[in-house]
Amino acid sequence: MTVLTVAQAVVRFLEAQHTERDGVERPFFAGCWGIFGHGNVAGVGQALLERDRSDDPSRLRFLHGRNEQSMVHAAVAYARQRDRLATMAVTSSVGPGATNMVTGAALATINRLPVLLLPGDTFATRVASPVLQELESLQQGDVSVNDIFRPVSVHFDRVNRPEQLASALLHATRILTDPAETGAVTLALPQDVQAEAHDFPDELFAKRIWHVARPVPQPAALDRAVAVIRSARRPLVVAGGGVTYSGANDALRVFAEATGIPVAESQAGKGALPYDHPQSVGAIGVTGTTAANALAAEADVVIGVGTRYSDFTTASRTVFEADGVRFVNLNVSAFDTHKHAAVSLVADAREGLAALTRALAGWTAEPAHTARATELAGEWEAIVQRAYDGEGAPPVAEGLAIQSQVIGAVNELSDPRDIVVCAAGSMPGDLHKLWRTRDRKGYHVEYGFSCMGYEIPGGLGVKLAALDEERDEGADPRDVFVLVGDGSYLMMSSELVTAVAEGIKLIVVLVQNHGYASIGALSESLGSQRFGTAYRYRTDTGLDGDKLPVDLAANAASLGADVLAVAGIEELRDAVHVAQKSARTTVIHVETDPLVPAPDSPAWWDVPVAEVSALRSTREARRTYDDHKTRQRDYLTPSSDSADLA
Ligand SMILES: Cc1ncc(C[n+]2csc(CCOP(=O)(O)OP(=O)(O)O)c2C)c(N)n1
Ligand SMILES: [Mg+2]
Repeated sequence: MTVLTVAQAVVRFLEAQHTERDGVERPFFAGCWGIFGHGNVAGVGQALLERDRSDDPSRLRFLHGRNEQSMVHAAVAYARQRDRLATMAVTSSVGPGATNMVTGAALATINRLPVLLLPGDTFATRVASPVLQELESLQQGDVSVNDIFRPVSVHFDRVNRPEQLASALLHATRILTDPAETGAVTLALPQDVQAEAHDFPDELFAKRIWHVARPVPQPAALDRAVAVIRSARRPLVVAGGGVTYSGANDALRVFAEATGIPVAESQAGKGALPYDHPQSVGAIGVTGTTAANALAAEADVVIGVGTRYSDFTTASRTVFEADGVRFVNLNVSAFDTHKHAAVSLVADAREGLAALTRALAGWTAEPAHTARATELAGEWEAIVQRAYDGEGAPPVAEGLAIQSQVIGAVNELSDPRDIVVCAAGSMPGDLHKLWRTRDRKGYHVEYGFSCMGYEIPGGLGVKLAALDEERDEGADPRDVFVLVGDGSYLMMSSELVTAVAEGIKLIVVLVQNHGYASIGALSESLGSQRFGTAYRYRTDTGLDGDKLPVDLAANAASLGADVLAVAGIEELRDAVHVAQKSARTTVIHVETDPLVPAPDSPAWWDVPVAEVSALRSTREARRTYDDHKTRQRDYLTPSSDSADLA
């Protein structure tokens, strides 16, 4: 038995957890982010200090963030970059420190990414209630602000007694390491319990290996899936994030080449195939390519692999237009396989694709279908090249750049293994359509929650993951390019300070367009006249005055980053070269014209418009909305019940 405080036991337990997949083992918790307050400084904080002072090489690394939400983003980004086989913990104080993490928890759970949250909680004994920052509920004596984590966590527990800790930790880690169940796991730790000593069994701290399973498909399910695919004339794969987390990229390529089926990609699935694979038709859905969306419109069988089918992927259930379209969904989670009344194939993506390839041996889609996919993809690539080159774009004011060109310059100047990070605004959509992904882990756009502010802390987590892979697996170094809009930057830029403190190099391209290009364009298309989407001085007629004298370049410099403020695309290119050669975090500040859109394919996103309005613009937009609404489908027809399967 070992006498430790509860917090010390938590830290010792985390250090002993490992995952194993395909025979490769690694520590599961690569560190613990923290900001201390009275709710964790003398508990988890003390425990981390004690380990920090030891020379044990397996001691848990402590990372000091600047904002609790952004610490969770960094931990989640780390987990995504490591294919969910490693993650980080985050400790906070009670009260606002804890609730600041709620957004990060939702982001993790929605994206199916593991993160362990350890919010401090108010006294279990309640001897001096209400303590600082304690919520007093009139109805329920046992709630604290941490109960707000329940709906956004895949698992929530509160450890009120030391005896509960062992089972709570084991249960938490099982869920975190299970690809079908993972998300945010929250263990609330009352501040008095954190400091309480207890005699813990030694076995709790023994090295533990969590074997990450690759479930294989059930034979009967495989038969059903194969029967539907064999009946297809114009099949299409929709690859989601599950392809990458499973490391199924090669298996997908083999499947596609053997069957001739083209592959489209969701945001999380981008990079499932390299952009120049002849069967890669790129982004699908609202921000899709003309190639993927044309093939989706005609598809008679859609094979979803590791996708959640968000509304961006399905263009709010309008992108698959063919009568009688059927779905075969391969996913590690049965929750996802059953979407769109699909034939369900519950399995690991790599195993499932390999099984499908074997079972479909000798069968291919019509060669003309495969050839058409390649041709359509080529047409889109030509559009991308013109966008990269700024061809056909309207003239913009002196010193401004066009966003598509910014994306093109970063793509062309970055190494194929470098990683682009983004999350919200107009850039995720433009990246989805335009970014040429050359490495399976080269594209990291968080679009499950599309959380403004994820970009810089997310970039930090991604870079930490890349550095750990360099150290542990001998991987080559890779630069992380964070693309961030001025809106996102204003919400959450403070982790630049952490990047500087930790000596972690990021290349941040800060795209200043004085407001929301994304929501501005959306607002206009919905008849809302860009109301409240630009950062301008207030005048008699509203927020429509001059641009504000905000200097985000100076702001970034004040946080300790190197800053290069550029005017136009040529200067941006020079700045990227400078940033690549530097060992320090560099922010490249570029101004763009928010009114120049990137090329796109016509696709709809269901955002309801006011049914009655005093404004003509709204009434007109509502008519367009009603028209689109008629094209929306429910995809409820059972996919395996079709007559031609009899
Ligand atoms: C935390 C959060 N708040 C609000 C939104 C809704 N939203 C999506 S994009 C956006 C504007 C982003 O502005 P900016 O970062 O400047 O990018 P731009 O649209 O100009 O490309 C807003 C408000 C969001 N996604 N996340
Ligand atoms: Mg902006």
